[in-house]
Amino acid sequence: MANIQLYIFQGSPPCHAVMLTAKALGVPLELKQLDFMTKEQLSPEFTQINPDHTVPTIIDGDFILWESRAIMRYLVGKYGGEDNSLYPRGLQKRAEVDRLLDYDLGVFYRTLLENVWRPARDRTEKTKEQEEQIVKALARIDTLVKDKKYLTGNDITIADFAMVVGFAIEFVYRGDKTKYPNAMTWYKRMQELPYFKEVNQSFFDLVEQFKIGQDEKS
Ligand SMILES: N[C@@H](CCC(=O)N[C@@H](CS)C(=O)NCC(=O)O)C(=O)O
Repeated sequence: MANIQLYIFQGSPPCHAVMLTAKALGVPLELKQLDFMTKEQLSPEFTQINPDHTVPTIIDGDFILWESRAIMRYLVGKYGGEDNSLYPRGLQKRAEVDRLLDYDLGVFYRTLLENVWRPARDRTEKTKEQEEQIVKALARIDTLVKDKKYLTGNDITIADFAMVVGFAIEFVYRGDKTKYPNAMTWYKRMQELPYFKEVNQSFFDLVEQFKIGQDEKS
């Protein structure tokens, strides 16, 4: 089977999206941890592999790829068989997954990165505008997943993997989660995946130390 190396940092949500995809496909990965505390991603060894010095990055034989959503598409394309519902071949089904992957990259994950994860890393107080952005992003997911099992329909796709790692509501939002019942049902469904905890626990352990999230007033 596969002998793919995946460069990761445990605190990186997109790395976990790739790991969830690999688990769903049953593709083993050789994990190569980078120490971001010592800026190992900037070492000549790694920048030779990925000049953008980002994780996740995979090496599959002599092929190197980074950007988590591209990696997820690649893994399904290579190991998913003829037509895999994780990233379906049908034009419109695939377009829906692509739309969410683009939305995640450009809006959803970015919103959480700028308004939750970076302030947490930098230990800065969130502004009222930042708090509003977070609530808006969560409300959007709630609408998106209304009447659906997963983000695009009845089948789980790589869009679910991409978005669930940023969603991480127990860290992102400490307020009243019952305001987002559809999103919470979807999140619970994702948490019930047999490999969800195994893949994400180290990330959760790391971010728990930051005590991030919003309080009830927002
Ligand atoms: N859009 C990229 C984001 C990759 C990214 O920025 N990763 C961060 C960790 S979450 C990183 O590697 N930062 C280190 C650096 O930029 O030096 C993806 O989804 O793969």
